[in-house]
Amino acid sequence: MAIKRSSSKSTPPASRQPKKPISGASRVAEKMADTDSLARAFPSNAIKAAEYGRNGALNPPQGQSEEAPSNDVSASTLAEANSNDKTGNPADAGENPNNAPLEKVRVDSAGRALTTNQGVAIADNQNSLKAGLRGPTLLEDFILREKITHFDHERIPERVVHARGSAAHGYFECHEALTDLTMAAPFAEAGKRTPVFVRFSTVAGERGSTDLARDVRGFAVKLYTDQGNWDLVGNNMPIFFIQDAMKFPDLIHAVKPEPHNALPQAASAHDTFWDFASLMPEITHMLMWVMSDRAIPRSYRMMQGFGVHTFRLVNAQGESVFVKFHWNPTAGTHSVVWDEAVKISGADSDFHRRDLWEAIEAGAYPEWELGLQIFTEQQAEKFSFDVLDPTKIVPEELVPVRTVGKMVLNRNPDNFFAETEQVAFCTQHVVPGIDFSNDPLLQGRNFSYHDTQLSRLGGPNFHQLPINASIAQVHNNQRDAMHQQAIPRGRVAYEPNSLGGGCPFQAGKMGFMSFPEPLRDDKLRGKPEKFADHYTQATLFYNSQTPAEQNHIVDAFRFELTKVQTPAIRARMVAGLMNVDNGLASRVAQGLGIGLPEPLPRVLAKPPKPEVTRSPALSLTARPGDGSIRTRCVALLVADGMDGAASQAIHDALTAQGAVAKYIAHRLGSVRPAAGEAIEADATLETAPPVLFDAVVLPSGQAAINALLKNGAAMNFVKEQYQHCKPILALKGANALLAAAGITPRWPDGSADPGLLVVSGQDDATAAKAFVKAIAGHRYFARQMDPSPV
Ligand code: HDE
Repeated sequence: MAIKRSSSKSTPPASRQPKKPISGASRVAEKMADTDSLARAFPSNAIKAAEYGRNGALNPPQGQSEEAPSNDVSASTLAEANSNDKTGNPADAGENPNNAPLEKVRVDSAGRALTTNQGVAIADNQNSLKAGLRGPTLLEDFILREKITHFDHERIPERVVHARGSAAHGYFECHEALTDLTMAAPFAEAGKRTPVFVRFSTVAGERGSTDLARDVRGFAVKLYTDQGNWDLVGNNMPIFFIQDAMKFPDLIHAVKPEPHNALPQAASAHDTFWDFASLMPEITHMLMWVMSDRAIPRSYRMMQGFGVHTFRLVNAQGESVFVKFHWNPTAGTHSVVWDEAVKISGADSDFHRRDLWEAIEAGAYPEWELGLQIFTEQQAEKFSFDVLDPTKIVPEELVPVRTVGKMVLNRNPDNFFAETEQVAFCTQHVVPGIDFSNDPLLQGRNFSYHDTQLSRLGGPNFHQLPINASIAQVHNNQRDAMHQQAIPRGRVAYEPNSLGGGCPFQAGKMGFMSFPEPLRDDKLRGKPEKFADHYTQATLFYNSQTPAEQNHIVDAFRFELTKVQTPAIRARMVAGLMNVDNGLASRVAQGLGIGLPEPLPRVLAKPPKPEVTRSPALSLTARPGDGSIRTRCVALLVADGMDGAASQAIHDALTAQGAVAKYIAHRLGSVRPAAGEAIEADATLETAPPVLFDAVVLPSGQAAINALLKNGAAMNFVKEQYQHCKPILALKGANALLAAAGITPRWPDGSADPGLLVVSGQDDATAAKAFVKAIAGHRYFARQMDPSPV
């Protein structure tokens, strides 16, 4: 019998057509006889012998299955044909309707009255039931009790890490068939689309914490493949803090709010984190990444994603290669600056959540290319680092990234809780064609994710929650447990069986088979020697950054360690940085007002010579994006007496490019230009502070400029846009605002600042064109000085 893989709505076989009820006794006898005849088709367990020996392990046979002589044999009850509005008809052969699209659970209440959870219409949703209008509320009020009880239990435990997150639906599309490398369903043929649900998150903060914390971002992709769910649970940085799952609880306890006073929220800038970090030299490479601009992305849409660990691809011939997964955003990789991140947290702590939601609502669907780094075990053995060590990257110069498909997020969820909160990602959710490496962190994760869902989602049936259900059919003999949603038909809940015609049967080689990696070693606790090189790749990362990015890393270390209260921890951390780069260590030490300590002792006195000492791909500037300014937010400052036509021309030009342009005024209402129609303010200086915008346009018109010059909030707007290195367009005459803010249109080295456009002679169209280009350039870091004169 062929294996049924997907839902088919075809007519069930004749034997499965509901039988007409016949008289009880003869029907029971007939069922017993049919059952016996089915059982006779299984004289023994035909595949038992294959359980033993290597050949059987490599070639698991498909289980025996036989069609039952009658539908009654596999039924739970002979009465199943007595259908009604609730029971409906008997199950179609081989069908699990829970694996149908989400529309089967999507609820719409249009035209419907309020009811209780039992479907009883509620007459009055305003008042509880009382003994008299002024009397006590009665215990009898089951409507009130149901409502309040449900409310009391609305919360489920938040994720122990990655509690704060946002998600969207979309698809992955494969550019070319990768069947030579893997039998994984998403790569089966060019153009094949696989539905995805992607959740982005921060790690340390609680569910209501700010989006702009300095932190790693989670980048978890659930691919609903036709072979079952594959979860690629990655981050926006390609490495991790620790090398062994054993240390994960320690890491998280160190970074989370300190246990005595629950301080600070969503921040690593406190003693326990840096105490731990400075005692764990393998963390150093990851510290470079989390102190870099990668930890404060401009948007989820503008960051890379990585599978982090080395995984395996396995093809239908059983051949395997190693692989690293990369998601590269079409919009490019962009970040905010730290001062901005701090202020965004106050102005709009949902900044990333809102950005993702609004972009998708506006039809600007975020997109990533999937890149694979593919290498063999033999290649890996020659690398100067161990590919099983999750604190190491495989530099792109060593193994290039091959683009194999794209992911598009084009649908927001209907309901945050039901989808984004209840989605359960598990690293062990893989499909045939994808397999694990022996990375000890990955191995530990493969235990942890399922385990955590048990308490978070209340039991082992979390896979039945609509957002978690696969689109591939689910059939097995697991039973019962909290919140069981399915009603399995029949009396058979074990395998092998003959009473259920052998079904569901073992899939054999059609099913998931682990790659038979040869292993022969001692059982012990420890790490390979190569894992002991803690600094080479940290130095590689630092050396691969632009000077501005290096400055930001220095500033981030200074900020974090200044917040540390224990001087010995600060000194120990700087001692660790001495092994990365002397310049970095001394600049951080300077910021902390301490002398340079002795470097921390190195575990590996002579690390192997690295293959590369600079990797340009590690800089955020390596991916400027496609040049589009779609969804970039631009503020146009407006005031009475402005040149309305000039601002409007820029507004129109920006909108035509897909940017979100907003008129920002002192107060809501109409602004009266010197000539022409009134302009309606979209927001005020108070509610839409500068950190929420990617660029600003300063108006022309003397009266407006004079008004803005006298407005502290407006002047602050101009200054902050400049400090945060954003593009500024000063329309004719508005250079007075720049001058009053202490801004000169030149960089400290005397050259022209390409992010600062001052209109003098040229027309508005030329100015708009130049401004669009400047916005696509994102930030102009050469402006930054320490301390900032503006
Ligand atoms: Fe996780 N991690 N993790 N992690 N992780 C969780 O699972 C864990 C690690 C990552 O949007 C938890 O469902 C261990 C690396 C993401 O729902 C938990 C170890 C990477 C998400 C867990 C790691 C990640 C999680 C908490 C070390 C990048 C959010 C709630 C052995 C490759 C998924 C949950 C979502 C979530 C454990 C290390 C990424 C407790 C034990 C490395 C993106 O199971």
